[in-house]
Amino acid sequence: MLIRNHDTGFEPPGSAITPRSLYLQRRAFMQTLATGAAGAALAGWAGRDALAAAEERKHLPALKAAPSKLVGATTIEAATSYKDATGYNNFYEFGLDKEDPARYATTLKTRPWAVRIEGLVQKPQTLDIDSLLKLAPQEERIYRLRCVEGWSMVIPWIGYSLSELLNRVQPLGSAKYVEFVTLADKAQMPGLKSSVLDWPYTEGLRLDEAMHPLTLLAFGMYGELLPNQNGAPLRLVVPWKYGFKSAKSLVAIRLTDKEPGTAWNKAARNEYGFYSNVNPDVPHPRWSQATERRIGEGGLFAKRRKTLLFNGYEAQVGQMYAGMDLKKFY
Ligand SMILES: Nc1nc2c(c(=O)[nH]1)N[C@H]1C(S)=C(S)[C@@H](COP(=O)(O)O)O[C@H]1N2
Ligand SMILES: [Mo]
Repeated sequence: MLIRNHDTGFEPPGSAITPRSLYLQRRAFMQTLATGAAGAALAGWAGRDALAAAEERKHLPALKAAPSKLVGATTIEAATSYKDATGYNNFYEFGLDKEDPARYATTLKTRPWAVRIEGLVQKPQTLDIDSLLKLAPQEERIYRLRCVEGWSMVIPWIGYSLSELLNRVQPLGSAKYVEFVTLADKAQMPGLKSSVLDWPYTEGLRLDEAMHPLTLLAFGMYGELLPNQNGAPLRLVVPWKYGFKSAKSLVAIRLTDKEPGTAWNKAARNEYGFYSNVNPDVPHPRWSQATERRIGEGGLFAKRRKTLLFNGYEAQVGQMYAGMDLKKFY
């Protein structure tokens, strides 16, 4: 299929591996031509040869992992290409465009790195990334990731269940929620100049959601350590919730007795609730959530896929929401 547009992930993974002059030149070229399907097709075709040499994958250190034995942790769908998964990202600390994280997160310093596990736990502690990497056996899990914007990917993550870590710090009986705090460093993150979100980017889960075996603390993907743009050196992945719940570049995990605020809920209370479970029957106030576009699949005329309740993980997680009005607790 020749016709590909910006949204199908034709964009290269950014200037990290593309000479900047070529990247800017191609961008300008596409802007003048991409005014309709014909223009977009021509721009896509023209950009292809010029960029072929730049599409060499930049390898990161390998991360050893065994395949997960957890039911539901592996989809049978084909994984999204590495190029798309690392070139089409949301990481607002590095800018708002999908190409920005790949371009600007190259400067993120992921070592030394420490994570505080604090709040309502028996054994609060600060662990460095090397001890976190070894805390439990690393597993590969191929999860669907569904962004609230209406697209999805299939990504082979590497990590272990967050419960492995939480069990070691021993939550107190009074702990009911977990708050996730991510890095906010103006010196490294140009996106913090923007006030779209109240930095640091924070997220939250109910304690049972955080303890659910599918909730992954991820350190790698595609057999390697996480690329910076995907949330190095460690991030959360909660596969049955919209992508924004999966906070990147964590620096603190805090157990609380009250529902924590979240960055997106503070930014638009009526659009992004605390739960944010993937649900085709609960539209976002400004658009439907009934279908999704799989990144990398076809072009302008590719068929959208039907979005599944809990992103297809209903059998594993549905019970946690029994009796809850999912329209009210969106
Ligand atoms: N710290 C931080 N984490 C974040 C975001 C962000 O802007 N900042 N964006 C979220 C959104 S909206 C999505 S869809 C996923 C995207 O993850 P990916 O780029 O690895 O596919 O990361 C989530 N985690
Ligand atoms: Mo998202």
